[in-house]
This record gives sequence, structure tokens and C-alpha cells, in this order.
Amino acid sequence: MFNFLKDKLKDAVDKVGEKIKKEEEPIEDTPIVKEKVKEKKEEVKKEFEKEKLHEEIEDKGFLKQIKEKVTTKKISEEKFEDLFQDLELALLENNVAVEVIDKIKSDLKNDLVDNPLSRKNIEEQIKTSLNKSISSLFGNFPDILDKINKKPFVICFVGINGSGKTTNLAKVTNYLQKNKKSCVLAAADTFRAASIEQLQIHADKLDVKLIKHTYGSDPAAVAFDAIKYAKANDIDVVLIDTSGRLHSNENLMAELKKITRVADPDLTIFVGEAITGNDAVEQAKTFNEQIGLDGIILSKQDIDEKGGAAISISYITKLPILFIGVGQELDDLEQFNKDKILQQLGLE
Ligand SMILES: Nc1nc2c(ncn2[C@@H]2O[C@H](COP(=O)(O)OP(=O)(O)OP(=O)(O)O)[C@@H](O)[C@H]2O)c(=O)[nH]1
Ligand SMILES: [Mg+2]
Repeated sequence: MFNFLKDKLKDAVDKVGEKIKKEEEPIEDTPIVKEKVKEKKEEVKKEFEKEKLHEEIEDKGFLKQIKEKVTTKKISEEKFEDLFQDLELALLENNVAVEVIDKIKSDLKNDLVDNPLSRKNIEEQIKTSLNKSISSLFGNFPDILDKINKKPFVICFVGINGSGKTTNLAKVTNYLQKNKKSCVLAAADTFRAASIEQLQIHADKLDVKLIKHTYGSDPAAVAFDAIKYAKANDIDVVLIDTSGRLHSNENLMAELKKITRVADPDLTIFVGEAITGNDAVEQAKTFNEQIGLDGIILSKQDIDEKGGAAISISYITKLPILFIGVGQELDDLEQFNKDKILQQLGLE
């Protein structure tokens, strides 16, 4: 699926490139290029809506592409639109949300067009402007430890199937334990085959109590029992695993609402896969609308060459990225680091 989109985009980029090369007059006077980009933007948007794009695309990474655009492009001040069209396509190709691209464009325009630029350090000025714009997409993301303000503190993990909820719940437990917080886990995914055993393996490894019922039982009751256990045993944090569900499945979303009503979590974390790009952003938006979220864990960042979801998700949802998942092991969890992203983009 992704390869199809990749080829289409490559064709488009080649065509636009050819046009730019052929063009004698200043590029901003050629509506055909603008039109082309607009068309592509619509096409990409439709493609994302139509298809469920869950496969990794083997492509030149976003970070590298942006770096190339920024470091190799020599532009005069008049060529803002030209520069931005290249950037725009690179951003689109790498799963940056359209709303975010518009914001970056408007920031750059404000910075670069209104202020006359000297040719000498134009690249530096563009880089600074991009840095500032992308920086402003992220707020100050809190450390989860600073959020823990009551006992027991209840955290619920939600998201679509296979996004990494259970694995990242275990990683967060590991992080909390390392910071002297006692934990209990709730196996509130009573639906998927082997889900309870999967969590049991993590619980054993972490040496924490797992509260579990039988498959098919009420997940809200499991969560309730785990909280009861925490209260009786002076445990700091309850971590509730839930089964994966699509936000479009009304029955399963109703079940999730019941869990959150009964458990009344202090923190509801959406776990989304970075590699799914715009899909992860859309899912987070819908889960937020339906059950209310407090933060995001972006999983599988280690296998995401593009970075679009990382750049877009917090700006679009207004939610903090609490952690990023960078592998399958317990220690493969990192705090979101804005500077690191900017560095990888070649903007610092
Ligand atoms: N590379 C990588 N793999 C991950 C990461 N997080 C989770 N995984 C893998 O993704 C797969 C699915 O992870 P789970 O934690 O079972 O996902 P889930 O959301 O609980 O899945 P369901 O309960 O079936 O909805 C597993 O093979 C994990 O090892 C990550 O940050 N990086
Ligand atoms: Mg799971």
C-alpha cells in the first residue's frame, strides 16, 4: 500500500522538479507549480483517508530530506514559494499533518518574506526560522512522576490493536519502579487471546502483582479490583491494560467509557504507533474526543524513518507526549526530547 503512494509521490516530485528547472521566470509567478502542489496535497490527503497505512515505507528519511532541502538549497528572498514547495512535499511525504505544514509555512513566510534576507547567510536564516517554527509545535511535556499527586494514582492505557499498549505499560512500570513507586497491574484486556499471559510475563519480570480475571469477564471489574488491591496494600500506582480497539467501533468504545467511568483514571494515555503517521494523529484526536486523554506515548519511534507523527501529534491534539517507545525491551522508553528532534532535522 505504502509503496504505491511512495511511487506516486516520487513521480509528482520529479514532475515538479522538472518544471522548476525548465522555468526561466521567477517560480512564484508560475501558478502551474502552485496548482500542482495543491493537487498533490489533496491527493495525499485522500489517499490517507482511503487506505489504512500501517506498513513501513522504505524511503529516504524525513530528517535527511529536510536537511538536504535546507542545506543545499540556495534561494533568494523572492523564492520563498519555490523553497516552500520543495519543503511542503518533503513534509507531506513524511507524514506531517497538513495543518502543521500550513503552520510552518505561515511561520516561515512571516520570518523570511517580510524581513529582507542577505544572500550570504540565507540558509542559516531559514534554518533558524524552521527551528523556531518546529520548536513551537511542542509544549513543555511533563515528567509522569510530577503528575503523581495521589495514592493510588491510576493510569489507563488505550489505543488501537497492536499499537504497543501492553509493552509500553510494562516499560512505564519499569520506569516508575526505578523511581521508587510501587505498582500493580490490571489485566483489563479480557478479550484478546493470550493477552493475560502476555501481561503476566511482564509482571513476573517486573516482580509486580497482576490483578486478573478470566477471559470474557468485565474489564471494568478487573480495573476496579486492581484499585481496591492498591488501596488495601498501600500501592502507589495502578496501571490498567485495555484491549485494542478502533475508535470507529461504537460497542468497544462504549466498553472503554465504562472502564474509565469505573476506574476514573488520573491519567489516560493514548499509545499510538509513530510509523502510522497521520493515522496515529487521527486516532488520538478521536480517542480524545470520545473518552478524554491526558497524554500520548508514541511507540515504535525506533522503526519510523519519517517522524511526521512525532512532529504533528501534540500540536494537533494539544496533548503532551509523555514518552516515546524506542524498542521492545523494558528500558526502550525515552522522554520526548525536542532538542533531539531538532538535531535530527539538522536544525540545531
Ligand atoms: N520496535 C518496537 N516495537 C514495539 C514497540 N512497542 C511495542 N512494540 C512491539 O509491537 C508489538 C505489539 O505490542 P503490544 O504491546 O502487544 O501491543 P498492544 O497495543 O498491547 O496490542 P493489543 O493488545 O493486541 O491491542 C509487539 O511485538 C511489541 O514488542 C516499540 O517502541 N518499538
Ligand atoms: Mg495489549
